[in-house]
Amino acid sequence: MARHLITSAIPYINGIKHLGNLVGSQLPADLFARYRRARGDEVMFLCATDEHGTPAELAAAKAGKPVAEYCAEMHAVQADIARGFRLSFDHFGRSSSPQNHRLTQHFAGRLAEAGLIREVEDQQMYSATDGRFLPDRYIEGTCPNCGFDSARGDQCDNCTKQLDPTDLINPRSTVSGATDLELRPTKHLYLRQSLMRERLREWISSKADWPVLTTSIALKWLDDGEGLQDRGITRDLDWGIPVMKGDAPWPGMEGKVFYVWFDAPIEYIACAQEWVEAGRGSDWERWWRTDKGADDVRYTQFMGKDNVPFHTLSFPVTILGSGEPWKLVDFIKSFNYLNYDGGQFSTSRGRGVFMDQALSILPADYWRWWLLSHAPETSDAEFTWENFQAGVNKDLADVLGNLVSRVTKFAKAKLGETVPEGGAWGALEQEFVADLGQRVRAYEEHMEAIEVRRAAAELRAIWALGNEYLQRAAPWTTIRTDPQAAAMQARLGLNLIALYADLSAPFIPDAAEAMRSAVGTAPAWPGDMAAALTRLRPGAAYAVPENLFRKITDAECADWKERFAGVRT
Ligand code: B3M
Ligand code: ZN
Repeated sequence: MARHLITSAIPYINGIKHLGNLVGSQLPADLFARYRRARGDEVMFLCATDEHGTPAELAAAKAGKPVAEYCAEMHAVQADIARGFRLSFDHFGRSSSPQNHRLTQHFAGRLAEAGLIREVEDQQMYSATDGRFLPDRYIEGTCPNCGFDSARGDQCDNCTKQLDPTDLINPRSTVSGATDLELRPTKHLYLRQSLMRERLREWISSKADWPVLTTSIALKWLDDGEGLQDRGITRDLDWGIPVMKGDAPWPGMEGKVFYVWFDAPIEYIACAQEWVEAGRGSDWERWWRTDKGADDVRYTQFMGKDNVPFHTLSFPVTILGSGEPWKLVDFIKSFNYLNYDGGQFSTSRGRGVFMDQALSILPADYWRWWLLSHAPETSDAEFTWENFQAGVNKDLADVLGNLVSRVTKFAKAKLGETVPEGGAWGALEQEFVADLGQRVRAYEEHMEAIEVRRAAAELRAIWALGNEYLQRAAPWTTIRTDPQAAAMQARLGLNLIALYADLSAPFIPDAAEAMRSAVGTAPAWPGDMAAALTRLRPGAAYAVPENLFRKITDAECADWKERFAGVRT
């Protein structure tokens, strides 16, 4: 039994994520986790909220709440929405947990002992108008790399370059808009990433199977020398993990906290400790320590492209630099951006559809299917309401939903209450089952490789093949001349529902459950196709399920388009 550790980039705590965030990390991670479990593997699927740093502080201030209280509330909100989308985390943790505090301080201590941290008498932007030092994210300006005029002090959202506030052209305070910024001296810790450049290059170059998107971003920052400039890992903020060397104080660093991007990835590990604390398991080390059994774990990370530099460079420096046997990532699946109706999704501007809004208009499966089948893998993708309507109506309602309802209704009406017997398969059935078998194996290959769109396309083709078969076999016609054959065809149709439930479950778990409960099967991954399609015994009970999917009407589509055209307030 293979063992898979799977993490999704941990969403910032400040507000509810939009569909672009969802499809770039949590949703494909869930798809993969569900698939691995369905294949009988042991899975540890972790996610958490990213609670430190200025985004949390700013959002709490805006909500008029103490930041700890704000984070606790927003964690509960995000956890609830995650359940709504059927994200099957083994644990949904919090980067502000005591476990992450201890572990982050531990790593800092180890890195210091290894000579990988230096103390820097630094200059930091101070705003006289605001009366405070400004953290990177409180400063905006023009990106020196691409000219984008709203680049933040830590990173440009347009070209993904990691920045320092002093790199910005025409910097301004986002607190007040003040431009009277000046550099003042303050002391900070720097992670000496540059010392690890060759080790990282070797490691990344050895990953021939990684998506081009991942390795190209990683190598770009490595080769520029840019991504590997030593980086400040402390900040002058109140909220965060206090700077300590293990459990000892760090002289001169009183009142400072670690930079959010230093502690956030460490939460992947701390989250497994929280999982134990929550009583969900007893041994986190066999997932994370290669000296405690994690050497045969395969670790896959999911994230949007803007997070790639932190996961290919900074976090590996923390792991490798500690000199301890922590599990290093094996495969990084990254995503481009999903755009919204001719522009960008934007949290700060409230543009697009947010996760809670999506669930308020349609069940999770509709969104899961459309988003995953349009995942921005090789290029950016775009959400439009028309495209969403077309995808849902065609794939889910016309193809899959229609097959399920046609088969069950016909069998109930014409062939009795239980699974009919009928005779042996004919040539048409043999051919259909062979074709299906080939497609199922292709589907598995795409799922193994985490090629999300290709997997979705194959699944769609598998559904369509079933419809074509039924169209050709036409049991509703056959029954007039050959009731035995019609019964056999209906039995195959019912078996097909059981098969489709298992194959589709990673994408559309609720519909899969409804299909299983209609035909009375438990989850089982199909091996031999003939065996999989003779699972239902003649005489077994089955039910006609409620309509699996309804169509989105033109009126709804127009209404939603208008409703979500503005900005969320
Ligand atoms: N919270 C950024 C984001 O949500 C950041 C990811 C952290 S992963 C350790 O896109
Ligand atoms: Zn830029």
